[in-house]
Amino acid sequence: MSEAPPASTPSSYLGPARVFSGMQPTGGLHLGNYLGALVKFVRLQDTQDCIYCVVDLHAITADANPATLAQQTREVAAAYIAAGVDPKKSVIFVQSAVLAHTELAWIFNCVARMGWLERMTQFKDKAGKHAERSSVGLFDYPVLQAADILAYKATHVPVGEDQKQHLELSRDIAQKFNNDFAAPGFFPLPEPLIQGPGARIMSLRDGKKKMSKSDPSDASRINLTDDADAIAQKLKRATTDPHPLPETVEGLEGRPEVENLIGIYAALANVDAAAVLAEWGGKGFGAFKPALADLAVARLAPIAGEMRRLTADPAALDAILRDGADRANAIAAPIMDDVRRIVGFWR
Ligand code: AQP
Repeated sequence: MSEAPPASTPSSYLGPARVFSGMQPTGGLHLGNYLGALVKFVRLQDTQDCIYCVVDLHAITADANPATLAQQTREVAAAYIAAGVDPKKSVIFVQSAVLAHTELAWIFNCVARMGWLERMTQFKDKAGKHAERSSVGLFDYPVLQAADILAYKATHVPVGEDQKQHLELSRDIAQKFNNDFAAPGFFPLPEPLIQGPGARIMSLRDGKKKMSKSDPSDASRINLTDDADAIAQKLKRATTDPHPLPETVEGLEGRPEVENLIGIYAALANVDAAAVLAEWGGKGFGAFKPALADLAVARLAPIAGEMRRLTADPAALDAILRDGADRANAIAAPIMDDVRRIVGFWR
């Protein structure tokens, strides 16, 4: 079998549209997770069949932390619901509660090629100089991600821009499975849904690094649970430069930290960067940053409050997650039956 990804052909998949996405319980969610993905989760559920997962199997690929994993898993589920994902409209569940993910990941391990995975930039970023000491799971992460999506034959995946390359790999895996097992159109070629002003929110300390849960500096990110004071302080200290805000979008060039703050403002106010600059161009950060903090607090404070309420009742949250796992299992089970038959396993 060749190492090159299969030529991208239009999908002949004829099944229904379905949305799938997930987030890792590797720490509290931040503004990048919220603007890059979570707001899309909420918007899509009104028109689409949506499945949202807390991907705890992914969370153990870096540092396993058994003492906090279950609690962080509940916190991510609470963040989904607090941000507006409705468990009656959408399926919300925990990845490890549905075994289809790991079974399909193994089959996809035998479809994906080493060369495809070696090109994944997220592995290179996360493994750094010590790739040989990384877990095999971290290397294999995008294969499990393909299984997450395709166990439900999901056609659309709302994610931030950092996940674009992984989604391309999911499409390559789906296409190669369909080709190798002579099952044209069996799996859809999932489309990433990336567009939007919050697709790439950067660190508050370094405009060239994305805002991340795993950044050792808490000052680099706004957590969904930060209070008004913490948000105002972090934005006040956010790296900028001594010049006033530019009048036009072109004036943001070479000023990544400024571009990031404008992008955050635009995403929170639901306008584009040009509209923000039309209002703020020529003014200083001394006025802009408190206005941005007010916008962020207005949006995040109700979410933080609702998260506190939800996490105070873990039994109620667990009931939602168990119901979600049952519904997810019911969707994945017939798909996995077909996969086993197509692969030729003994039955
Ligand atoms: N900075 C960001 N801007 C926009 N979207 C982002 N996402 C993550 N960071 C940003 C999107 O959030 C979703 C969930 O991501 P994840 O839990 O899989 O974690 P991640 O992409 O690896 O990034 P994190 O949150 O910073 O976690 P760590 O530090 O553990 O890697 C995805 O849709 C992602 O695109």
